[in-house]
Amino acid sequence: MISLLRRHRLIALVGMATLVGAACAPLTGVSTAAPPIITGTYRIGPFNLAAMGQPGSENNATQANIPRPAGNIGIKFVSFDLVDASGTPVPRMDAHLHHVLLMNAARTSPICPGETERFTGSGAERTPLALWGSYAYVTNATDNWNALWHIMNMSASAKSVYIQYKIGYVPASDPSASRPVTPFFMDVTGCGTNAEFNVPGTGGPGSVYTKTRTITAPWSGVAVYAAGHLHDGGLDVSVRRSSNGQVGCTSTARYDMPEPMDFPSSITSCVLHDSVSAGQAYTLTARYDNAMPRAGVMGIMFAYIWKGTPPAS
Ligand SMILES: [Cu+2]
Repeated sequence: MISLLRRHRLIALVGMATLVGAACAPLTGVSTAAPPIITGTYRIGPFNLAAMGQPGSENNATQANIPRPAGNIGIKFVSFDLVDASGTPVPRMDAHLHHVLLMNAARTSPICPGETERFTGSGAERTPLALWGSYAYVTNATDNWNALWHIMNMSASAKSVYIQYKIGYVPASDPSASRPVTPFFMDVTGCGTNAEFNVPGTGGPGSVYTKTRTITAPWSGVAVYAAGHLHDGGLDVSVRRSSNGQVGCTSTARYDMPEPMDFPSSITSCVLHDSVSAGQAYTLTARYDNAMPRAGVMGIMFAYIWKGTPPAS
């Protein structure tokens, strides 16, 4: 367990969010130095979208070798937005970021055999990836990045938009990247699907529909960050130890500003330092309002896990 003092220090270090301390790993050896972060802004596009309701109002495609920072780097931060040619964010009700995923073509998933590693992404909620302390997503200079996305024009006029991603990174040799994390793209529909399922909507007012999937940890390590993705009607997505129900992270959907298709406008994330044990089963649960039917929804959680054991404190 992390002592209260250390927990406060960690929260100060991270400067945000909920630290869920149920299966805390010792913080020994975690870098507390301010990382020399370099920020790069990159784009995919432009996408010339026709007005809503017209052919060509959506773009649902993939691209290989998307722009990325040069060199061997440790990524500390990623955020996404839809912007116009001048870099100004497009109002959320005018264009919908349904999803975007970035993949590392040089690696495969730790839990879905043969699937290209998905290392970050976003939907309407635009949850940034934020890795603290010594933890970073390390990618080599020769790794090609691919992307897939689905965006939609929701306005009555044609729009030219870009998918913009901002990356905060350090040289891979920096202490703040000394514990490289592996991204776990966990999906309640399993592997090799399009991630979509339907909520029947037959439960009446206040009822909840749940969809779960069990994922077995392939190796031991420390989970350091997690954040979910849900569609309209989504309540929360959580991961917990199957054996005792101990919660690792619950990502809760918020509807605090209007989004196209009634998508969540934000989702909470979890800053963690929780031990993960090889062979342990973890239950991923997506919960949806079941008062009305919803088609093609998703229940996804990205978790970032360092394969290693911190020295005892
Ligand atoms: Cu989605």
